[in-house]
Amino acid sequence: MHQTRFLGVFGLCGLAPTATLAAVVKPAIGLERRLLHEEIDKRGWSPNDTCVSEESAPATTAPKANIWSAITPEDNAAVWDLLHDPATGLNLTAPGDAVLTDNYVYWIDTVPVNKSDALPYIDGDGPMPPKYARAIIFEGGKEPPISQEYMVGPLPVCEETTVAPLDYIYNGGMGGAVPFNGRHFDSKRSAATEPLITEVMSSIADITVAMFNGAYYGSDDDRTNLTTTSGTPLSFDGTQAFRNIMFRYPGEPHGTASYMIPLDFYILIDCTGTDASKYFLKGIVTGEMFYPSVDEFRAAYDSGEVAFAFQQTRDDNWAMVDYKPELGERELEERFSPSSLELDGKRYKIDPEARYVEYMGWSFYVHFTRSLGIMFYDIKFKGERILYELSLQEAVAQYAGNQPKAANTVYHDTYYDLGTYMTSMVEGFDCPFGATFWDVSYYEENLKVSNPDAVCIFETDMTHPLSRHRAGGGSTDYDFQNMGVVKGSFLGVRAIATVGNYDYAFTYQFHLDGTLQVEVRASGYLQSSYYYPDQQAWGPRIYQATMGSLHDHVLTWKADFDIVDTANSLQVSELKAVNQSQPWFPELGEFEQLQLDISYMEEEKQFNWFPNQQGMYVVVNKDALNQWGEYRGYRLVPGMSDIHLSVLNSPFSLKQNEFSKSHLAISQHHDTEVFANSVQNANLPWKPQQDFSMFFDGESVEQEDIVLWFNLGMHHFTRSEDVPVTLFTEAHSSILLAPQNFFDRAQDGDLKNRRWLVPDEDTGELMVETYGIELPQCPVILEEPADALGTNTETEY
Ligand SMILES: *[C@@H]1O[C@H](CO)[C@@H](O)[C@H](O)[C@H]1NC(C)=O
Ligand SMILES: *[C@@H]1O[C@H](CO)[C@@H](O)[C@H](O)[C@H]1NC(C)=O
Ligand SMILES: *[C@@H]1O[C@H](CO)[C@@H](O)[C@H](O)[C@H]1NC(C)=O
Ligand SMILES: *[C@@H]1O[C@H](CO)[C@@H](O)[C@H](O)[C@H]1NC(C)=O
Ligand SMILES: *[C@@H]1O[C@H](CO)[C@@H](O)[C@H](O)[C@H]1NC(C)=O
Ligand SMILES: [Cu+2]
Repeated sequence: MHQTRFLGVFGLCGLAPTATLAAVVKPAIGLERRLLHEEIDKRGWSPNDTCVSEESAPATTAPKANIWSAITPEDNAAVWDLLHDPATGLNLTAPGDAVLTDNYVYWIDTVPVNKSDALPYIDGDGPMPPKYARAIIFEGGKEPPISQEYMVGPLPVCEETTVAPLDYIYNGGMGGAVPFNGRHFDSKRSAATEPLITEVMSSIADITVAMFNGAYYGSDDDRTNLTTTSGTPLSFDGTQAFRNIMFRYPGEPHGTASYMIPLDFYILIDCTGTDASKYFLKGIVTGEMFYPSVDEFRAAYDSGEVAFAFQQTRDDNWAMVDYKPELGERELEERFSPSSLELDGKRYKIDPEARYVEYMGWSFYVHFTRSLGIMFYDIKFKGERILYELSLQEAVAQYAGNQPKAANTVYHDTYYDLGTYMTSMVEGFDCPFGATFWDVSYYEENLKVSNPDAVCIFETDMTHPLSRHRAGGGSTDYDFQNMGVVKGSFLGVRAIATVGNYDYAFTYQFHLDGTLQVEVRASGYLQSSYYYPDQQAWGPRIYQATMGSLHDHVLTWKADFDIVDTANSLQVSELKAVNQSQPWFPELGEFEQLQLDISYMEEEKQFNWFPNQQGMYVVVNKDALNQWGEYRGYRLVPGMSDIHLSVLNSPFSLKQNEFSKSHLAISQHHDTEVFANSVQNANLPWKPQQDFSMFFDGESVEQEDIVLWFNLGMHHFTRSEDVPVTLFTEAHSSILLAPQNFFDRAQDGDLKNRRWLVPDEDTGELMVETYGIELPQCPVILEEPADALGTNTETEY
């Protein structure tokens, strides 16, 4: 045994005297030029002193190519050229020159690899699956005008390459086609509505100036000092299109927090079809009153019926996420806060080309798409596959309020290309110091766009042990027989997507024991409303004339489990109170006791967590037994705020949102049921392009290739503490995927980062087994002797 003083287990690395460190790291107040990656290792007393290993993650080579990766920039450019080749017959206009009645490319991405093609390759000698591009083309020049998605491949472009409608991943009845009115409301559609908005608002500028000192003469007009916003859906079934526009102050001096300074002024327009001359005003809303025409609104105003109750502020300083000295000072807050550091170098390996990671038994491939952000494939632990795919499918937010914008809003963030908003993170703040940063990339037209440092990979201290036990003891320090404690850490993969107002932070945690946690936190601005005193039912007042609008967030994931192989079942263990009698308790007669009612889900279905969590769902493989004869499996363990949408029959989320209406769902895997949603579903609530509920058509889920779908999110009970932005502490949801009889015992016995403590029976001295895992010694000659730090904390025994 290595003998160490008890307290010597901690703190040997001699973290720098705070004052010295603070002098280096703490910036003076006032902006200065700095990198997103500040260096924490410069200690001030010698430029080479460091407690942080500077080595990058050791390299590994992925066993197979990352077949899920995006098409190459060259292939994208070739696909672009092919689509624009007159011989292809698509009659395309360059997007920059296009108007609504032209055909033009919306975006190009990668067709997901079929699992049936992927498995023979990753598990055997099968050929590498072919690569295909997907391209959404806005075909305003067709009769009727539509958006049509195409599949282009195989790639690279060659003689066999075809351009064919991509229909098989959609079940709404129109395949890859979406009617013009339901298609993405891009800048061209928005621009087409500008003349009408400008006409209406110019004609009442005298009133809007009198009411709230703002006017709208068009987005490019110098006299304009209001901004417009409208959400989705903008159509119900693709036969009509409308925009419910809310006006806001742009904010001064920053102009970046208009979400927080809305006005009680709305115009509702009809913008059906490609002919903007036919667009018309449906009405004006203010003060919870509807005026069907400009004339009626003016008459009401002239009669003194219309007035603003509260003065909205144009100031947006209060809504910035900078230091607010007016909140007061906190003692010792001038010191740099604790940080998780990799003191002994990185313990994970990466293949940056293949986007492949290995960590403490885990291995997985990472993929990225413009719509869904980061996705995980072939997740294995100790060489056995747990999940074929783990990927976000959608991030929904549905709002409420007695006004046309909040009532009308159901966001699908994939509609806005959630992935493209995964952008640079700040080292040491968004991610721990020393994290590995990866960029993500996607295509705009025929060019590649890269977002640097958009994914971080890090191992961090859990700040609690993975496991421990103190055996046979009394209450005093050394009065026990033995004690084991295992250090807790996990590998995190994080990306933060700022889609408009919200910053969604996604963290995938790979734990040492084989547990995988999926977590999402939200920060950023509320989409707030003007304050209506009579609308407490839709949220509190959170600022001068601002109310935090009530809403739900629901984020959907796909978890394609393959426990050992693809034949899996879902075991349901319900905890039931039952009346029983036991012969050794004759005096009790019948008495209530707990027991498990174990069954297996038979058919595909959408379902919920049990009330009071009195049930357990485990994905098992009935043909794979552990040493004890139990089915090997992984449990879905609900974490925080595992919710579904509150409103199930809203016209704005009727059928394009079926995936967000139950906590969980199980379906049989099909190459044709790849996505829970489509990126153009938001505007088709009554006639969706993709109807998730159609996945559940009675197929067996017993020893089949099953897919679990789960929802995280939060009912956002808005509060004044959402000012300036929502806090990650509260806006937090998670789920664990944890081994359940998958192994024969807990997978922590093979970890050396632990301490085994046994007091010597005779001397009472504590003996500590360190298994050779000593504390890293920083290559630092401290000005103070190293043990001076220890002396401060030494305790007598
Ligand atoms: C710091 O390290 C560099 C590179 O190893 C070395 O050339 C230099 O002399 C060192 N400086 C000091 C002050 O030790
Ligand atoms: C091609 O599209 C344009 C609109 O961009 C349209 O005017 C023209 O008629 C189309 N040509 C054919 C052959 O369809
Ligand atoms: C995937 O499988 C579907 C259904 O069998 C097929 O229609 C489609 O072409 C395949 N996709 C690719 C990219 O091979
Ligand atoms: C906003 O613009 C209108 C019209 O240009 C003007 O009358 C009004 O004073 C402006 N308000 C502010 C606060 O500048
Ligand atoms: C058990 O029996 C008691 C007495 O009849 C009854 O009140 C109770 O509801 C029963 N519990 C269950 C779980 O059936
Ligand atoms: Cu929210």
